[in-house]
Amino acid sequence: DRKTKGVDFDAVIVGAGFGGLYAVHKLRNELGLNVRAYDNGDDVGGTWYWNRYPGALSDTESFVYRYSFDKDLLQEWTWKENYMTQPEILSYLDHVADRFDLRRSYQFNTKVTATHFNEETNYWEVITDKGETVTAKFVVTGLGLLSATNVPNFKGRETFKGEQYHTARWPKSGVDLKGKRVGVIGTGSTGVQVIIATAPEAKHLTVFQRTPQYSVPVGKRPQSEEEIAEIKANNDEIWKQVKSSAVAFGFEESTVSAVSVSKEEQERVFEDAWNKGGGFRFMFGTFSDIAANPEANEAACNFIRKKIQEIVKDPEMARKLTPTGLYAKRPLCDNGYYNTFNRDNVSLVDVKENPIVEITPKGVRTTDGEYDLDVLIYATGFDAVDGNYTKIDIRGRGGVTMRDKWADGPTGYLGMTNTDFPNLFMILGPNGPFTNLPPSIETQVEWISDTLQCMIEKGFSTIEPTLEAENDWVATCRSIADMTLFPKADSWIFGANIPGKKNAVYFYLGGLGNYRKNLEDAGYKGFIFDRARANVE
Ligand code: FAD
Ligand code: NA7
Repeated sequence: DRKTKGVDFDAVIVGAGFGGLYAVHKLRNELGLNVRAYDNGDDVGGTWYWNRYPGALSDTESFVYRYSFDKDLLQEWTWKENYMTQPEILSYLDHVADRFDLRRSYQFNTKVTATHFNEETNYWEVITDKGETVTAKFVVTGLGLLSATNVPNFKGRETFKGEQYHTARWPKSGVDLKGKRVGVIGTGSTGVQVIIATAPEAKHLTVFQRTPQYSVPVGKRPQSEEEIAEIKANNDEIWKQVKSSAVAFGFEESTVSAVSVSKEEQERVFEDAWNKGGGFRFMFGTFSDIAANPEANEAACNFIRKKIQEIVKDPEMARKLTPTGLYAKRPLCDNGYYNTFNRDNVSLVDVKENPIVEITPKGVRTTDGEYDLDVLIYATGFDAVDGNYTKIDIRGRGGVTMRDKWADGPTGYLGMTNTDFPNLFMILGPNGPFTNLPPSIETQVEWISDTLQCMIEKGFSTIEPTLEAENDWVATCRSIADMTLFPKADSWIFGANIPGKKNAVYFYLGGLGNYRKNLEDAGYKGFIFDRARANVE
Protein backbone atom coordinates (compact mmCIF):
# COMPACT_ATOMS: atom_id res chain seq x y z
CA ASP A 1 0.00 0.00 0.00
CA ARG A 2 1.56 3.25 -1.15
CA LYS A 3 0.10 5.15 1.81
CA THR A 4 2.25 3.24 4.21
CA LYS A 5 5.17 2.86 1.85
CA GLY A 6 5.92 6.55 2.07
CA VAL A 7 7.28 8.74 -0.62
CA ASP A 8 10.60 8.80 -2.43
CA PHE A 9 11.15 12.56 -2.53
CA ASP A 10 9.67 15.70 -1.10
CA ALA A 11 10.01 17.31 -4.50
CA VAL A 12 10.88 16.40 -8.06
CA ILE A 13 12.24 19.29 -10.08
CA VAL A 14 12.41 19.14 -13.86
CA GLY A 15 14.84 21.29 -15.84
CA ALA A 16 18.39 22.53 -15.29
CA GLY A 17 18.05 26.06 -16.65
CA PHE A 18 17.79 29.25 -14.64
CA GLY A 19 14.45 28.02 -13.25
CA GLY A 20 15.19 24.44 -12.22
CA LEU A 21 18.62 25.26 -10.80
CA TYR A 22 17.25 27.96 -8.53
CA ALA A 23 14.41 25.67 -7.45
CA VAL A 24 16.93 23.00 -6.41
CA HIS A 25 18.83 25.61 -4.42
CA LYS A 26 15.75 27.02 -2.67
CA LEU A 27 14.02 23.75 -1.92
CA ARG A 28 17.04 21.64 -1.06
CA ASN A 29 19.60 24.06 0.34
CA GLU A 30 17.20 26.45 2.04
CA LEU A 31 14.06 24.48 2.92
CA GLY A 32 16.03 21.29 3.54
CA LEU A 33 13.79 19.17 1.34
CA ASN A 34 14.77 15.89 -0.19
CA VAL A 35 14.77 16.58 -3.93
CA ARG A 36 15.47 14.77 -7.17
CA ALA A 37 15.99 16.77 -10.34
CA TYR A 38 16.02 15.76 -14.01
CA ASP A 39 17.11 17.23 -17.29
CA ASN A 40 17.29 15.57 -20.66
CA GLY A 41 20.50 17.39 -21.48
CA ASP A 42 23.76 15.98 -20.18
CA ASP A 43 24.53 19.01 -18.02
CA VAL A 44 23.14 22.24 -16.60
CA GLY A 45 22.28 25.34 -18.63
CA GLY A 46 18.85 24.78 -20.22
CA THR A 47 18.49 27.34 -23.02
CA TRP A 48 22.20 28.04 -22.87
CA TYR A 49 23.10 24.37 -22.97
CA TRP A 50 21.07 23.79 -26.14
CA ASN A 51 21.50 26.99 -28.14
CA ARG A 52 25.11 26.75 -29.27
CA TYR A 53 24.57 28.22 -32.72
CA PRO A 54 27.11 30.83 -33.92
CA GLY A 55 26.18 34.30 -32.72
CA ALA A 56 23.97 33.16 -29.82
CA LEU A 57 23.68 36.09 -27.46
CA SER A 58 21.36 37.25 -24.71
CA ASP A 59 19.67 40.49 -25.66
CA THR A 60 19.17 41.36 -22.00
CA GLU A 61 22.16 43.31 -20.73
CA SER A 62 24.73 41.37 -18.72
CA PHE A 63 24.10 43.19 -15.44
CA VAL A 64 20.49 41.99 -15.27
CA TYR A 65 20.68 38.68 -17.11
CA ARG A 66 21.59 36.84 -13.93
CA TYR A 67 20.34 35.84 -10.52
CA SER A 68 19.96 38.50 -7.88
CA PHE A 69 19.26 36.28 -4.87
CA ASP A 70 22.81 36.07 -3.57
CA LYS A 71 24.75 39.25 -2.87
CA ASP A 72 28.11 37.49 -2.94
CA LEU A 73 27.34 35.86 -6.26
CA LEU A 74 26.42 39.27 -7.66
CA GLN A 75 29.78 40.63 -6.52
CA GLU A 76 32.05 37.79 -7.48
CA TRP A 77 30.80 36.91 -10.95
CA THR A 78 31.91 39.39 -13.53
CA TRP A 79 31.61 40.02 -17.25
CA LYS A 80 33.44 41.81 -20.03
CA GLU A 81 30.81 43.31 -22.29
CA ASN A 82 27.36 44.72 -21.80
CA TYR A 83 25.85 41.58 -23.38
CA MET A 84 26.81 37.97 -22.78
CA THR A 85 27.32 35.34 -25.43
CA GLN A 86 26.02 31.80 -25.03
CA PRO A 87 29.36 30.36 -23.80
CA GLU A 88 29.59 33.09 -21.15
CA ILE A 89 26.06 32.46 -19.85
CA LEU A 90 26.66 28.73 -19.83
CA SER A 91 29.81 29.21 -17.80
CA TYR A 92 27.88 31.46 -15.39
CA LEU A 93 25.27 28.74 -14.82
CA ASP A 94 28.04 26.18 -14.51
CA HIS A 95 29.58 28.35 -11.80
CA VAL A 96 26.21 28.67 -10.02
CA ALA A 97 25.76 24.90 -10.13
CA ASP A 98 29.19 24.39 -8.57
CA ARG A 99 28.85 27.14 -6.02
CA PHE A 100 25.58 25.78 -4.64
CA ASP A 101 26.47 22.15 -5.25
CA LEU A 102 23.38 21.64 -7.43
CA ARG A 103 24.55 18.89 -9.78
CA ARG A 104 24.39 16.16 -7.16
CA SER A 105 20.58 16.38 -7.17
CA TYR A 106 20.34 15.94 -10.94
CA GLN A 107 19.91 12.90 -13.02
CA PHE A 108 20.94 14.11 -16.49
CA ASN A 109 20.17 12.57 -19.87
CA THR A 110 16.79 11.72 -18.45
CA LYS A 111 13.49 12.86 -19.83
CA VAL A 112 10.38 12.95 -17.71
CA THR A 113 7.73 11.32 -19.89
CA ALA A 114 4.74 11.21 -17.55
CA THR A 115 3.59 12.33 -14.17
CA HIS A 116 0.37 11.24 -12.52
CA PHE A 117 -1.27 12.50 -9.36
CA ASN A 118 -2.44 9.76 -7.03
CA GLU A 119 -5.51 10.99 -5.17
CA GLU A 120 -5.23 8.34 -2.51
CA THR A 121 -1.76 9.20 -1.41
CA ASN A 122 -1.62 12.82 -2.62
CA TYR A 123 1.71 12.01 -4.23
CA TRP A 124 2.86 12.50 -7.78
CA GLU A 125 4.26 9.54 -9.61
CA VAL A 126 6.99 10.70 -11.96
CA ILE A 127 7.99 8.44 -14.82
CA THR A 128 11.14 8.82 -16.91
CA ASP A 129 12.36 7.52 -20.24
CA LYS A 130 14.82 5.39 -18.29
CA GLY A 131 11.89 3.30 -17.09
CA GLU A 132 12.10 4.65 -13.55
CA THR A 133 9.09 5.72 -11.48
CA VAL A 134 9.54 7.81 -8.36
CA THR A 135 7.01 9.45 -6.06
CA ALA A 136 7.07 13.00 -4.78
CA LYS A 137 4.87 15.28 -2.73
CA PHE A 138 5.55 18.21 -5.02
CA VAL A 139 6.58 18.60 -8.63
CA VAL A 140 8.25 21.80 -9.81
CA THR A 141 8.65 22.17 -13.56
CA GLY A 142 11.13 24.52 -15.18
CA LEU A 143 10.70 23.06 -18.66
CA GLY A 144 11.56 26.26 -20.49
CA LEU A 145 9.21 28.50 -22.43
CA LEU A 146 11.44 28.67 -25.52
CA SER A 147 12.73 25.13 -25.46
CA ALA A 148 10.58 22.72 -27.49
CA THR A 149 11.91 23.22 -31.01
CA ASN A 150 9.71 23.96 -34.01
CA VAL A 151 10.90 22.37 -37.24
CA PRO A 152 8.34 22.96 -39.99
CA ASN A 153 7.28 19.77 -41.64
CA PHE A 154 8.61 20.58 -45.13
CA LYS A 155 8.16 17.85 -47.67
CA GLY A 156 11.39 15.94 -48.33
CA ARG A 157 13.19 17.14 -45.20
CA GLU A 158 14.76 13.73 -44.61
CA THR A 159 16.09 13.52 -48.17
CA PHE A 160 18.61 16.37 -47.79
CA LYS A 161 22.13 15.05 -48.32
CA GLY A 162 23.94 17.88 -46.56
CA GLU A 163 23.94 18.69 -42.85
CA GLN A 164 20.82 20.19 -41.26
CA TYR A 165 20.35 21.57 -37.77
CA HIS A 166 17.81 23.44 -35.73
CA THR A 167 19.60 26.28 -33.96
CA ALA A 168 18.57 24.97 -30.54
CA ARG A 169 19.99 21.52 -31.28
CA TRP A 170 23.38 22.75 -32.45
CA PRO A 171 26.04 20.07 -31.97
CA LYS A 172 28.42 20.58 -29.07
CA SER A 173 31.32 19.94 -31.38
CA GLY A 174 30.25 22.85 -33.58
CA VAL A 175 29.63 22.87 -37.32
CA ASP A 176 32.24 23.86 -39.85
CA LEU A 177 30.64 26.50 -42.06
CA LYS A 178 33.85 27.72 -43.66
CA GLY A 179 33.63 27.79 -47.43
CA LYS A 180 30.20 26.11 -47.37
CA ARG A 181 26.94 27.01 -49.08
CA VAL A 182 24.71 27.68 -46.11
CA GLY A 183 20.95 28.27 -46.00
CA VAL A 184 19.06 29.78 -43.06
CA ILE A 185 15.28 29.49 -42.78
CA GLY A 186 13.84 32.05 -40.36
CA THR A 187 14.59 35.63 -39.48
CA GLY A 188 13.42 35.93 -35.87
CA SER A 189 15.71 36.79 -32.99
CA THR A 190 17.70 33.61 -33.54
CA GLY A 191 17.80 33.90 -37.33
CA VAL A 192 19.10 37.44 -37.12
CA GLN A 193 21.96 36.33 -34.85
CA VAL A 194 22.92 33.24 -36.80
CA ILE A 195 22.75 35.10 -40.13
CA ILE A 196 25.17 37.79 -38.95
CA ALA A 197 27.62 35.21 -37.58
CA THR A 198 27.42 32.88 -40.56
CA ALA A 199 27.85 35.38 -43.40
CA PRO A 200 31.61 35.96 -42.90
CA GLU A 201 32.25 32.20 -42.62
CA ALA A 202 30.18 30.81 -45.45
CA LYS A 203 31.09 30.74 -49.07
CA HIS A 204 27.55 31.76 -49.76
CA LEU A 205 24.63 32.37 -47.42
CA THR A 206 21.05 32.13 -48.64
CA VAL A 207 18.47 33.55 -46.24
CA PHE A 208 14.89 32.28 -46.57
CA GLN A 209 12.72 35.00 -45.12
CA ARG A 210 8.97 34.71 -44.65
CA THR A 211 8.32 37.94 -42.74
CA PRO A 212 10.72 40.88 -42.58
CA GLN A 213 11.56 42.14 -39.10
CA TYR A 214 12.00 45.41 -37.29
CA SER A 215 15.40 45.19 -35.63
CA VAL A 216 17.44 47.91 -33.94
CA PRO A 217 21.14 47.82 -32.98
CA VAL A 218 21.94 45.86 -29.82
CA GLY A 219 24.76 48.24 -28.89
CA LYS A 220 27.23 45.57 -27.77
CA ARG A 221 30.43 47.03 -26.38
CA PRO A 222 33.08 46.29 -23.78
CA GLN A 223 32.35 47.49 -20.24
CA SER A 224 35.17 49.05 -18.30
CA GLU A 225 36.13 47.88 -14.84
CA GLU A 226 34.88 51.20 -13.49
CA GLU A 227 31.46 50.72 -15.07
CA ILE A 228 31.21 47.22 -13.68
CA ALA A 229 32.35 48.37 -10.24
CA GLU A 230 29.68 51.04 -10.28
CA ILE A 231 27.01 48.50 -11.17
CA LYS A 232 28.21 46.24 -8.38
CA ALA A 233 28.12 49.09 -5.91
CA ASN A 234 24.51 49.81 -6.85
CA ASN A 235 23.05 46.33 -6.99
CA ASP A 236 20.44 46.99 -4.32
CA GLU A 237 18.91 49.89 -6.19
CA ILE A 238 19.30 48.18 -9.56
CA TRP A 239 17.35 45.08 -8.55
CA LYS A 240 14.74 47.10 -6.69
CA GLN A 241 14.14 49.03 -9.88
CA VAL A 242 14.16 45.89 -12.05
CA LYS A 243 11.63 44.09 -9.88
CA SER A 244 9.23 47.02 -9.77
CA SER A 245 9.51 47.83 -13.47
CA ALA A 246 7.43 46.38 -16.30
CA VAL A 247 9.84 44.56 -18.60
CA ALA A 248 12.64 44.18 -16.01
CA PHE A 249 15.39 45.01 -18.48
CA GLY A 250 17.26 47.40 -16.20
CA PHE A 251 16.11 50.69 -17.73
CA GLU A 252 13.27 53.04 -16.81
CA GLU A 253 10.26 52.58 -19.05
CA SER A 254 9.10 55.81 -20.61
CA THR A 255 6.00 57.54 -19.26
CA VAL A 256 5.79 59.99 -22.18
CA SER A 257 3.54 59.11 -25.08
CA ALA A 258 4.87 59.49 -28.61
CA VAL A 259 1.64 61.10 -29.73
CA SER A 260 2.07 63.88 -27.17
CA VAL A 261 5.34 65.18 -28.65
CA SER A 262 6.40 66.73 -31.95
CA LYS A 263 7.76 64.71 -34.89
CA GLU A 264 11.21 66.24 -34.23
CA GLU A 265 11.13 65.14 -30.61
CA GLN A 266 10.08 61.63 -31.68
CA GLU A 267 13.01 61.48 -34.09
CA ARG A 268 15.43 62.70 -31.43
CA VAL A 269 14.28 60.10 -28.90
CA PHE A 270 14.29 57.25 -31.42
CA GLU A 271 17.74 58.25 -32.67
CA ASP A 272 19.06 58.31 -29.13
CA ALA A 273 17.64 54.82 -28.40
CA TRP A 274 18.97 53.55 -31.75
CA ASN A 275 22.45 54.71 -30.76
CA LYS A 276 22.24 53.29 -27.22
CA GLY A 277 20.98 49.94 -28.46
CA GLY A 278 18.54 47.31 -27.21
CA GLY A 279 15.22 46.08 -28.58
CA PHE A 280 13.19 46.41 -25.40
CA ARG A 281 14.71 49.84 -24.76
CA PHE A 282 13.64 50.94 -28.22
CA MET A 283 10.09 49.70 -27.72
CA PHE A 284 9.52 50.58 -24.07
CA GLY A 285 12.20 53.11 -23.13
CA THR A 286 11.43 55.63 -25.86
CA PHE A 287 7.71 56.24 -25.42
CA SER A 288 4.96 54.69 -23.34
CA ASP A 289 2.55 54.01 -26.19
CA ILE A 290 4.59 52.27 -28.91
CA ALA A 291 3.16 48.85 -28.06
CA ALA A 292 -0.37 50.17 -27.52
CA ASN A 293 -1.25 53.03 -29.86
CA PRO A 294 -1.22 52.35 -33.64
CA GLU A 295 -0.13 55.92 -34.38
CA ALA A 296 2.83 55.75 -32.01
CA ASN A 297 3.66 52.30 -33.31
CA GLU A 298 3.68 53.59 -36.87
CA ALA A 299 6.09 56.36 -35.88
CA ALA A 300 8.55 53.74 -34.57
CA CYS A 301 8.01 51.60 -37.69
CA ASN A 302 8.73 54.53 -39.96
CA PHE A 303 11.91 55.35 -38.12
CA ILE A 304 13.22 51.79 -38.48
CA ARG A 305 12.06 51.50 -42.11
CA LYS A 306 14.00 54.65 -42.96
CA LYS A 307 17.11 53.19 -41.32
CA ILE A 308 16.78 50.03 -43.42
CA GLN A 309 16.55 52.10 -46.59
CA GLU A 310 19.67 54.02 -45.53
CA ILE A 311 21.72 50.94 -44.60
CA VAL A 312 20.84 48.50 -47.38
CA LYS A 313 22.42 49.53 -50.68
CA ASP A 314 20.46 47.44 -53.19
CA PRO A 315 16.92 48.88 -53.45
CA GLU A 316 15.32 45.51 -54.22
CA MET A 317 17.04 43.93 -51.23
CA ALA A 318 15.95 46.87 -49.08
CA ARG A 319 12.36 46.48 -50.26
CA LYS A 320 12.29 42.80 -49.32
CA LEU A 321 13.85 43.51 -45.90
CA THR A 322 11.47 46.32 -45.02
CA PRO A 323 8.53 45.27 -42.85
CA THR A 324 5.13 46.75 -43.51
CA GLY A 325 3.12 45.43 -40.55
CA LEU A 326 2.96 46.40 -36.89
CA TYR A 327 6.00 46.55 -34.62
CA ALA A 328 4.46 44.19 -32.08
CA LYS A 329 6.50 41.02 -31.75
CA ARG A 330 9.24 40.48 -29.19
CA PRO A 331 11.43 43.45 -30.15
CA LEU A 332 14.64 42.42 -31.88
CA CYS A 333 18.11 43.88 -31.75
CA ASP A 334 21.24 42.93 -33.60
CA ASN A 335 24.88 43.48 -34.29
CA GLY A 336 24.73 44.50 -37.96
CA TYR A 337 21.78 42.60 -39.41
CA TYR A 338 20.69 44.82 -42.28
CA ASN A 339 24.29 45.57 -43.19
CA THR A 340 24.94 41.85 -43.66
CA PHE A 341 22.75 42.04 -46.77
CA ASN A 342 25.26 44.40 -48.39
CA ARG A 343 27.72 41.51 -48.61
CA ASP A 344 28.30 39.92 -52.01
CA ASN A 345 28.01 36.40 -50.61
CA VAL A 346 24.55 36.88 -49.06
CA SER A 347 21.27 36.50 -50.90
CA LEU A 348 17.71 36.83 -49.70
CA VAL A 349 14.80 34.69 -50.82
CA ASP A 350 11.36 35.98 -49.93
CA VAL A 351 9.42 32.80 -49.22
CA LYS A 352 6.16 34.66 -48.84
CA GLU A 353 6.46 35.69 -52.49
CA ASN A 354 7.99 32.35 -53.48
CA PRO A 355 7.07 29.70 -50.89
CA ILE A 356 9.24 26.72 -50.04
CA VAL A 357 7.89 23.74 -51.98
CA GLU A 358 10.18 21.05 -50.62
CA ILE A 359 13.58 20.17 -49.29
CA THR A 360 15.47 18.18 -51.91
CA PRO A 361 18.64 16.07 -51.64
CA LYS A 362 20.55 19.14 -52.88
CA GLY A 363 18.88 21.95 -51.00
CA VAL A 364 15.69 23.98 -50.87
CA ARG A 365 13.20 24.26 -53.70
CA THR A 366 10.92 27.28 -53.76
CA THR A 367 8.39 28.22 -56.40
CA ASP A 368 11.10 30.22 -58.18
CA GLY A 369 13.90 27.68 -58.24
CA GLU A 370 16.22 25.33 -56.35
CA TYR A 371 18.95 26.57 -54.01
CA ASP A 372 21.89 24.19 -53.61
CA LEU A 373 23.23 23.98 -50.07
CA ASP A 374 25.81 22.12 -47.98
CA VAL A 375 24.31 23.12 -44.64
CA LEU A 376 20.69 24.02 -43.87
CA ILE A 377 19.96 25.86 -40.62
CA TYR A 378 16.46 25.95 -39.18
CA ALA A 379 16.08 29.16 -37.20
CA THR A 380 12.38 28.46 -37.09
CA GLY A 381 11.76 29.00 -33.40
CA PHE A 382 9.88 27.12 -30.75
CA ASP A 383 6.61 25.58 -29.72
CA ALA A 384 6.65 28.21 -27.00
CA VAL A 385 5.39 28.10 -23.41
CA ASP A 386 3.38 24.85 -23.36
CA GLY A 387 5.43 22.93 -25.95
CA ASN A 388 7.36 20.87 -23.41
CA TYR A 389 4.31 20.40 -21.17
CA THR A 390 2.14 18.77 -23.78
CA LYS A 391 4.94 16.31 -24.54
CA ILE A 392 4.61 14.94 -21.01
CA ASP A 393 1.61 12.81 -20.07
CA ILE A 394 0.54 14.92 -17.08
CA ARG A 395 -2.55 13.66 -15.26
CA GLY A 396 -4.18 15.36 -12.32
CA ARG A 397 -7.28 14.64 -10.27
CA GLY A 398 -9.64 12.09 -11.74
CA GLY A 399 -7.07 11.26 -14.39
CA VAL A 400 -7.70 14.55 -16.21
CA THR A 401 -4.85 15.20 -18.61
CA MET A 402 -3.11 18.54 -19.02
CA ARG A 403 -3.46 18.14 -22.79
CA ASP A 404 -7.24 17.94 -22.43
CA LYS A 405 -7.41 20.70 -19.90
CA TRP A 406 -5.44 22.94 -22.26
CA ALA A 407 -7.38 21.98 -25.40
CA ASP A 408 -8.48 25.60 -25.84
CA GLY A 409 -5.09 27.00 -24.98
CA PRO A 410 -2.82 26.60 -21.96
CA THR A 411 -3.60 28.33 -18.68
CA GLY A 412 -2.01 28.84 -15.31
CA TYR A 413 -3.25 30.65 -12.24
CA LEU A 414 -0.61 33.30 -11.54
CA GLY A 415 1.40 31.58 -14.26
CA MET A 416 2.32 28.74 -11.92
CA THR A 417 -0.58 26.48 -10.91
CA ASN A 418 -3.53 24.64 -12.41
CA THR A 419 -6.92 23.55 -11.11
CA ASP A 420 -7.04 19.75 -10.72
CA PHE A 421 -3.23 19.55 -10.66
CA PRO A 422 -2.45 19.92 -6.96
CA ASN A 423 1.13 20.46 -5.83
CA LEU A 424 2.35 20.95 -9.37
CA PHE A 425 4.18 24.23 -9.76
CA MET A 426 5.24 25.56 -13.14
CA ILE A 427 8.13 28.01 -13.48
CA LEU A 428 7.33 30.26 -16.46
CA GLY A 429 4.12 28.37 -17.12
CA PRO A 430 1.29 29.87 -19.20
CA ASN A 431 -0.03 33.29 -18.14
CA GLY A 432 3.20 34.26 -16.41
CA PRO A 433 5.04 37.56 -16.88
CA PHE A 434 6.57 38.65 -20.18
CA THR A 435 9.88 40.20 -19.18
CA ASN A 436 13.59 39.80 -18.97
CA LEU A 437 13.22 36.36 -17.48
CA PRO A 438 15.68 35.70 -14.66
CA PRO A 439 13.95 38.16 -12.26
CA SER A 440 10.55 36.64 -13.11
CA ILE A 441 11.97 33.16 -12.56
CA GLU A 442 13.30 34.24 -9.17
CA THR A 443 9.95 35.76 -8.27
CA GLN A 444 8.14 32.53 -9.05
CA VAL A 445 10.65 30.17 -7.45
CA GLU A 446 10.60 32.28 -4.29
CA TRP A 447 6.80 32.22 -4.23
CA ILE A 448 6.80 28.44 -4.70
CA SER A 449 9.37 27.97 -1.98
CA ASP A 450 7.49 30.26 0.44
CA THR A 451 4.30 28.37 -0.31
CA LEU A 452 5.89 24.99 0.41
CA GLN A 453 7.34 26.32 3.64
CA CYS A 454 3.94 27.61 4.68
CA MET A 455 2.29 24.26 3.86
CA ILE A 456 4.90 22.32 5.78
CA GLU A 457 4.54 24.58 8.81
CA LYS A 458 0.75 24.37 8.75
CA GLY A 459 0.64 20.65 7.96
CA PHE A 460 -1.21 20.98 4.65
CA SER A 461 -0.68 18.26 2.13
CA THR A 462 -2.13 19.77 -1.05
CA ILE A 463 -2.65 23.13 -2.70
CA GLU A 464 -4.48 23.95 -5.92
CA PRO A 465 -6.27 26.95 -7.35
CA THR A 466 -10.03 27.15 -7.74
CA LEU A 467 -11.33 27.15 -11.28
CA GLU A 468 -12.85 30.55 -10.64
CA ALA A 469 -9.49 32.05 -9.62
CA GLU A 470 -7.79 30.49 -12.60
CA ASN A 471 -10.45 31.75 -15.02
CA ASP A 472 -10.29 35.25 -13.52
CA TRP A 473 -6.53 35.34 -13.95
CA VAL A 474 -6.77 34.19 -17.56
CA ALA A 475 -9.41 36.89 -18.17
CA THR A 476 -7.10 39.47 -16.60
CA CYS A 477 -4.29 38.36 -18.93
CA ARG A 478 -6.66 38.61 -21.89
CA SER A 479 -7.88 42.08 -21.03
CA ILE A 480 -4.33 43.39 -20.53
CA ALA A 481 -3.21 41.82 -23.81
CA ASP A 482 -6.15 43.43 -25.59
CA MET A 483 -4.94 46.84 -24.46
CA THR A 484 -1.78 46.25 -26.51
CA LEU A 485 -1.01 45.68 -30.17
CA PHE A 486 0.77 42.36 -29.52
CA PRO A 487 -2.22 40.10 -30.29
CA LYS A 488 -2.46 41.74 -33.71
CA ALA A 489 0.95 40.45 -34.83
CA ASP A 490 1.43 36.73 -35.47
CA SER A 491 4.16 35.50 -33.17
CA TRP A 492 4.99 32.87 -30.59
CA ILE A 493 3.80 35.25 -27.85
CA PHE A 494 0.24 34.20 -28.76
CA GLY A 495 0.99 30.76 -30.15
CA ALA A 496 0.52 32.08 -33.68
CA ASN A 497 3.86 30.87 -35.06
CA ILE A 498 2.85 27.23 -35.45
CA PRO A 499 0.17 25.99 -37.82
CA GLY A 500 -2.71 24.49 -35.87
CA LYS A 501 -1.56 25.77 -32.49
CA LYS A 502 -4.29 27.38 -30.40
CA ASN A 503 -4.10 31.11 -30.57
CA ALA A 504 -4.44 32.07 -26.92
CA VAL A 505 -3.09 34.47 -24.31
CA TYR A 506 0.14 32.89 -23.17
CA PHE A 507 1.42 35.75 -21.03
CA TYR A 508 0.56 38.27 -18.35
CA LEU A 509 1.58 41.49 -20.08
CA GLY A 510 1.06 43.70 -17.02
CA GLY A 511 4.75 43.81 -16.14
CA LEU A 512 6.88 42.29 -13.39
CA GLY A 513 6.18 45.02 -10.82
CA ASN A 514 2.43 44.50 -11.13
CA TYR A 515 2.84 40.74 -11.24
CA ARG A 516 4.74 40.80 -7.96
CA LYS A 517 2.06 43.03 -6.48
CA ASN A 518 -0.58 40.54 -7.59
CA LEU A 519 1.29 37.74 -5.81
CA GLU A 520 1.53 39.79 -2.65
CA ASP A 521 -2.05 40.99 -2.72
CA ALA A 522 -3.49 37.58 -3.58
CA GLY A 523 -1.95 35.92 -0.54
CA TYR A 524 -3.45 32.47 -0.92
CA LYS A 525 -6.77 33.81 -2.12
CA GLY A 526 -8.02 31.60 -4.92
CA PHE A 527 -6.24 28.53 -3.55
CA ILE A 528 -7.66 25.51 -1.77
CA PHE A 529 -5.53 23.59 0.68
CA ASP A 530 -6.24 19.94 1.35
CA ARG A 531 -9.27 19.70 -0.92
CA ALA A 532 -9.47 15.95 -0.64
CA ARG A 533 -9.45 16.02 3.14
CA ALA A 534 -12.04 18.80 3.13
CA ASN A 535 -14.28 16.69 0.90
CA VAL A 536 -13.94 13.58 3.03
CA GLU A 537 -14.58 15.29 6.33
P1 FAD B 1 15.31 26.50 -19.97
O1 FAD B 1 16.58 27.22 -19.82
O2 FAD B 1 14.72 26.38 -21.32
O3 FAD B 1 15.51 25.06 -19.32
C1 FAD B 1 14.56 24.04 -19.42
C2 FAD B 1 15.26 22.70 -19.35
O4 FAD B 1 14.29 21.69 -19.09
C3 FAD B 1 15.93 22.33 -20.65
O5 FAD B 1 17.25 21.92 -20.45
C4 FAD B 1 15.06 21.20 -21.18
O6 FAD B 1 15.78 20.31 -22.00
C5 FAD B 1 14.59 20.58 -19.88
N1 FAD B 1 13.37 19.78 -20.06
C6 FAD B 1 12.23 20.14 -20.68
N2 FAD B 1 11.33 19.13 -20.66
C7 FAD B 1 11.93 18.12 -20.00
C8 FAD B 1 11.51 16.80 -19.65
N3 FAD B 1 10.29 16.34 -19.99
N4 FAD B 1 12.35 16.01 -18.97
C9 FAD B 1 13.60 16.47 -18.62
N5 FAD B 1 14.05 17.70 -18.91
C10 FAD B 1 13.22 18.52 -19.61
N6 FAD B 1 15.37 35.48 -22.05
C11 FAD B 1 15.65 36.70 -21.60
O7 FAD B 1 15.11 37.11 -20.60
N7 FAD B 1 16.58 37.48 -22.22
C12 FAD B 1 17.24 37.06 -23.32
O8 FAD B 1 18.08 37.79 -23.85
C13 FAD B 1 16.95 35.78 -23.84
N8 FAD B 1 17.57 35.31 -24.94
C14 FAD B 1 17.25 34.07 -25.41
C15 FAD B 1 17.89 33.61 -26.54
C16 FAD B 1 17.58 32.35 -27.05
C17 FAD B 1 18.29 31.85 -28.26
C18 FAD B 1 16.57 31.58 -26.44
C19 FAD B 1 16.19 30.24 -26.98
C20 FAD B 1 15.94 32.04 -25.31
C21 FAD B 1 16.26 33.28 -24.78
N9 FAD B 1 15.65 33.77 -23.63
C22 FAD B 1 15.98 35.01 -23.16
C23 FAD B 1 14.67 32.96 -22.90
C24 FAD B 1 15.37 31.93 -21.98
O9 FAD B 1 14.82 30.71 -22.31
C25 FAD B 1 15.15 32.30 -20.51
O10 FAD B 1 15.78 33.54 -20.23
C26 FAD B 1 15.71 31.28 -19.50
O11 FAD B 1 16.96 30.79 -19.90
C27 FAD B 1 14.71 30.17 -19.25
O12 FAD B 1 15.16 29.34 -18.22
P2 FAD B 1 14.30 28.08 -17.76
O13 FAD B 1 15.05 27.41 -16.70
O14 FAD B 1 12.92 28.51 -17.45
O15 FAD B 1 14.18 27.17 -19.06
P1 NA7 C 1 10.80 33.11 -33.86
O1 NA7 C 1 10.86 34.48 -33.38
O2 NA7 C 1 9.51 32.36 -33.72
O3 NA7 C 1 11.23 33.15 -35.41
C1 NA7 C 1 11.09 32.03 -36.24
C2 NA7 C 1 11.39 32.42 -37.67
O4 NA7 C 1 11.19 31.29 -38.50
C3 NA7 C 1 10.46 33.50 -38.20
O5 NA7 C 1 11.17 34.32 -39.08
C4 NA7 C 1 9.40 32.68 -38.94
O6 NA7 C 1 8.74 33.40 -39.95
C5 NA7 C 1 10.27 31.60 -39.52
N1 NA7 C 1 9.49 30.42 -39.87
C6 NA7 C 1 8.81 29.60 -39.03
N2 NA7 C 1 8.20 28.63 -39.73
C7 NA7 C 1 8.48 28.86 -41.03
C8 NA7 C 1 8.12 28.21 -42.23
N3 NA7 C 1 7.32 27.14 -42.24
N4 NA7 C 1 8.61 28.70 -43.39
C9 NA7 C 1 9.40 29.78 -43.40
N5 NA7 C 1 9.79 30.45 -42.29
C10 NA7 C 1 9.31 29.98 -41.12
O7 NA7 C 1 11.92 32.20 -33.20
P2 NA7 C 1 13.39 32.61 -32.71
O8 NA7 C 1 14.11 31.38 -32.35
O9 NA7 C 1 14.02 33.50 -33.68
O10 NA7 C 1 13.13 33.46 -31.45
C11 NA7 C 1 12.28 32.99 -30.39
C12 NA7 C 1 12.64 33.65 -29.13
O11 NA7 C 1 13.81 32.98 -28.62
C13 NA7 C 1 13.07 35.08 -29.22
O12 NA7 C 1 12.01 35.94 -29.13
C14 NA7 C 1 14.04 35.21 -28.09
O13 NA7 C 1 13.36 35.41 -26.89
C15 NA7 C 1 14.70 33.91 -28.05
P3 NA7 C 1 7.40 34.26 -39.58
O14 NA7 C 1 7.89 35.49 -38.88
O15 NA7 C 1 6.57 33.40 -38.70
O16 NA7 C 1 6.77 34.53 -40.88
